[in-house]
Amino acid sequence: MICFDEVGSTSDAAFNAAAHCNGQALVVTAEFQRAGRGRLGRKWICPPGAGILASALLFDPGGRLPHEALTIAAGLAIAEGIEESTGVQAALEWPNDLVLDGAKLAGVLVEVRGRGSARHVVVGFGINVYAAPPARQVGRATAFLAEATGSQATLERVEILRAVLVALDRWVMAIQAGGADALRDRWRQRCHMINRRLTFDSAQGRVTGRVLDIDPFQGLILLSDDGRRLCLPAAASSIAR
Ligand code: BT5
Repeated sequence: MICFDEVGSTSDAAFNAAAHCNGQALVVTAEFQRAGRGRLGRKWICPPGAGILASALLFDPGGRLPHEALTIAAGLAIAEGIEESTGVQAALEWPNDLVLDGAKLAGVLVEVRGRGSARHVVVGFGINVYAAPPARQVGRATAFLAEATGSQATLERVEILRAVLVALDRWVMAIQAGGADALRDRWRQRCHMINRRLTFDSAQGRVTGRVLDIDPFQGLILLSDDGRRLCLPAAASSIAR
């Protein structure tokens, strides 16, 4: 593990360290990020010391960790780790958000660089623990764990991070072993989007329809209002806001 007081982005630090890791996994954390990023050019904003900012570097020379499945697995691992360490039950919002009553508690950013024996995957995540930026600053309602538990005193970030990493490790091994069914089932239990009519921005433009399923390897399966069965990949899709 490398722990920074301040860094640009923990995910950049993880990629930069890859050359020195000799194939060993690495976790980078920071108390503050100057340039924390979300997906599709968006920002992740967290006041100093208020949350968990972490990036796990995974080596994947065999290409057995697809972006799609890792995004799903990381969200689930965060939800499970939070529940185990704090008792808070967060819902999963496809593709990469954790929410409490619709307010965003945590987000995942999976990035892949290099190929072949130099294929590096970084799973970055931010979790709001003691505070969250206000909605007016980030453009949507936010949540944080201390608000949900009613107390800061019982929340130890290191315990939450440990529980998340243990769960992530388990799901990464499950993906490598081809065990996607359990991943799909657990995801669906924590996701309230199935069978709802929702609108998404995707590479195919804006589409509205009924969510049929979440497939860990393909993406979200949508029956569009005009009767098409669409598959939206996580990397390029978001709920329209
Ligand atoms: C995400 O992107 O949710 C992925 C966030 C990943 C952040 C981690 S922190 C450690 C690692 N290092 C990095 O540089 N990044 C990763 P996306 O789905 O694009 O959501 C971004 C949107 O979430 C923003 O446009 C805001 O609307 C909102 N947002 C930003 N900061 C937030 C916060 N602290 N809490 C809740 N919502 C936030």
